[in-house]
Amino acid sequence: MLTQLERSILAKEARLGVVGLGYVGLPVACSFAASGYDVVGIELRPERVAQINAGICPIQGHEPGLAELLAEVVAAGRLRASTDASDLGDRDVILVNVETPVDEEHVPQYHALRGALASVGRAMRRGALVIVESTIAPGTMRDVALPLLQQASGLTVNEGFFLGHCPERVMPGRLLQNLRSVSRTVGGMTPETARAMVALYRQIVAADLDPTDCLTAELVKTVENAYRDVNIAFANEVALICEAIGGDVWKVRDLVNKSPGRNMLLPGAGVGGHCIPKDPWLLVHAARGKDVPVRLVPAARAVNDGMPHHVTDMVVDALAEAGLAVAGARIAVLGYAYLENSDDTRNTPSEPLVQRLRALGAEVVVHDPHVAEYAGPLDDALRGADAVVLMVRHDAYQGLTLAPESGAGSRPVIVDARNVGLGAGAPIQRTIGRGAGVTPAAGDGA
Ligand code: SAJ
Repeated sequence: MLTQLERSILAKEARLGVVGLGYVGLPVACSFAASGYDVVGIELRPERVAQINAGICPIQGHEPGLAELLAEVVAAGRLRASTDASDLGDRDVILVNVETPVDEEHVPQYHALRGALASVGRAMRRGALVIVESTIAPGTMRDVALPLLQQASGLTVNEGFFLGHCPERVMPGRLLQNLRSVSRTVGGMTPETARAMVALYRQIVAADLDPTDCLTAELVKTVENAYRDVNIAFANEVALICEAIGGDVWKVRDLVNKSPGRNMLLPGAGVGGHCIPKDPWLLVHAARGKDVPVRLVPAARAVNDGMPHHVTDMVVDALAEAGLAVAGARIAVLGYAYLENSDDTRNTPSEPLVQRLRALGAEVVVHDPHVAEYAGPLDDALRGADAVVLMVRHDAYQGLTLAPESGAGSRPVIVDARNVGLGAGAPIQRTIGRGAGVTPAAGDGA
């Protein structure tokens, strides 16, 4: 049965289904449709289904090529969207791309995943290949996806249907490019399943496709993002030490990275986005109840989540040096997206900063050229400011000077939480990771 499926994949006769047409599922559906497959996309939101079937891309933000590709494959009749999961009944391969958030206690919330898999199980035909692309805690394929699909379909895995996990590695702003150019770990419940999956992804991925088992694939994705979070936390902790003892983390980092095999990342205002704050908790969850001391990954999360609060303290400290209380101070916060040159505000470090400053009685004005709600004139945000806080290194803020004529207050205090060099020349300024009174080296602020 699997050999026959692999043949139909290679002949592009296999019919595909994609469940969840969000920022991952939609580019995936478009890419497979563009490579010649017939694709049905299942999406809960009727308005999104209508937009897609009208050839209109519902994803905001700058995603090169996506809107054009969507219009092309819909017009060609190779992609259609539906709210009805029973439309998966004639699909040979079904990809699942639904959200897998964690709650306040960092426990994975699989409501969307369970709902999607139950619908797939009820609808899928005998011999179908189901591939979960969502990021999940290691062990989820074995403990959640497999039993749920068997129960919903009445079929037995590796006989009545086939199952795999191929985590995505896309990044907002580069969805189509990453999909094509970034390698994928291809986890199958059996090696033969992984082989058929490689045959499928080879149609849209130009990079390495590494076949393995499901548990390894689950571990690779959660570990690669926990790795990044721990490394960012290391840079942030060194920054805190440098500030406290009069060092300059930016100079230290440059020289540390001259040492072979070092690659210290960038300290900053904190860690946002849809992946890095969440995926480490999926990895930690896998070890729960096991007799293993998991200390570093949670500690790194605490360091990174503490950075917006540290920036708040820097603002309070700088205002105090200017003889100003926070209560009643007008504070301009530059940057609300979680990442430079992005409009994505999920888990943005700017949110806790703004909340804390307002709780302390400040009048906070937010500016962000990429976030519609805050994209007004920069001068309006700066006008009369007692303090200016740089939270995101948007290109629009590079080289920004705050001379009095720029409309900023007489001489606002400056807190530069991403070291873009905003504070150069300001009488009272703080830069993340730089001790009070430490002046940047010439040309620093890169
Ligand atoms: N950040 C730092 N210091 C750094 C790097 C990042 O403070 O040195 C902060 C950013 O400001 C941001 C957050 O961390 O708030 C996340 O930044 P990111 O560059 O990791 O971007 P993301 O969240 O879009 O991460 C995604 C991840 N990709 C997937 O999950 C598929 C991540 O694994 C990639 O490494 C990253 O994109 C990338 O660099 O492409």
